[in-house]
Amino acid sequence: TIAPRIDAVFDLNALIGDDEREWQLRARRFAQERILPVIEGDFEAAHFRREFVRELGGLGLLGMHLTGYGCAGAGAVSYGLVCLELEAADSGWRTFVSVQGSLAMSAIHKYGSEAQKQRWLPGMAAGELVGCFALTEPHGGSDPAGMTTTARRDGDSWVIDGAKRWIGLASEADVAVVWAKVDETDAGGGAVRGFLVPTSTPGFIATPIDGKLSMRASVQCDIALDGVRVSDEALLPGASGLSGPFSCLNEARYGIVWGAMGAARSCLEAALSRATSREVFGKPIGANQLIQAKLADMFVEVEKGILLALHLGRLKERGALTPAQISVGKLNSVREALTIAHEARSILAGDGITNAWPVMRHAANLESVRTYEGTDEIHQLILGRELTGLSAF
Ligand code: TGC
Repeated sequence: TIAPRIDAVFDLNALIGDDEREWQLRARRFAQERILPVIEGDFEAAHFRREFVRELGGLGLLGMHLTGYGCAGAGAVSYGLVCLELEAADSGWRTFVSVQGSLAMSAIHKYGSEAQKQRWLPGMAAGELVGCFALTEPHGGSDPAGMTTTARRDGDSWVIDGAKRWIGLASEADVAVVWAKVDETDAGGGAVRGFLVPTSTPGFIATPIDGKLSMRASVQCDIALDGVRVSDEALLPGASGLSGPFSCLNEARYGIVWGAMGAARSCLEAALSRATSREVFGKPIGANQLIQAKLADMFVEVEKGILLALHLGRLKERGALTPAQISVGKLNSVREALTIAHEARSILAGDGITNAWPVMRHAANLESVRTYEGTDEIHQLILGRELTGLSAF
């Protein structure tokens, strides 16, 4: 259960519907009963627990905000609450749901042909198939316009050459949404286009990246694309240009706005538990003004972050959410969650660096969350451009 004092001050339940609460509790149960008992061991062993994928599918959490093709058609707030509860357990599992539902499935749902949707989406919603989203390249993720992966026409086929990096779940995936620049003379005339590449295609090699000190219960990969030949049916017909992948990033960034607040809430809970149970100088450390000030500041940012996420969710449900608003949320949620994790660690003192508490794991994970889907700096510059009308890119 969530520390009652955290839940009570702002009555979030009063702001959400019964169906939204049901989605939230479904995800919370999975997080608490399935993820939490094993996560410290999985993080330590760098183990991705593949069997959870079908369970998440069975709960309807994969592509839950999409309609048709076995997807639940849930609202944006319901999806956000699910992200919050999963990331309260571990960012790796919220990341999986984001990559599968917000990136890979969204790309197919938004831009795929009817045949592509029928082929991939029901299995992905059920957790029988895994997807990944191959946009970022080894030279860096901030400027996808500079991508060097190409797709050229060869008879009735497309041949894709290049490399991708930091691609979540690529070595687990059945299908990769690969973004590549096509030749000037081909369909789209030099634009970035998306291809649905079965990962069993010769020339597609995904290699998990070793040595990560963050997101260890999740998988991120290098992908080599060496003369990968796919048929015309692999081309996503509805996307031409970077607005295609960027609109999928909007979906994933939206989930992070909520998710990071889940990690932050867990860190606050840990700090609160410690503050009321550990005694120093003859009284609980939480009776000290300095500790209370830290707890109050952490609590203020968790509540502000959740209320902002809820506001953005309601805008999204009305079709009124803009990329700049998503940048406000992504920048704020992750930045504040990291600060909260660091403050919680200080309240836990030496024990805070051990895996007896989840705080260092969350802090380490949040370093990845801060970096992917647009770094802090990218979101600052998106907002700077919004405010000044001047692009710093
Ligand atoms: P520019 O390159 O000029 O714009 C190109 C076109 O895209 C449109 N656009 C958007 N459309 C929808 N939503 C957005 N948020 C959009 N942002 C831009 C834009 O209107 C234009 O359309 P058109 O029709 O005129 O061609 O881009 P820009 O100058 O507007 O933006 C530059 C910048 C820096 C904001 C953009 O490049 C950016 O967002 N960079 C960060 C990219 C990023 O987040 N990369 C990390 C991806 S994470 C990942 O790949 C791993 S997936 C997760 C996992 O596998 O674990």
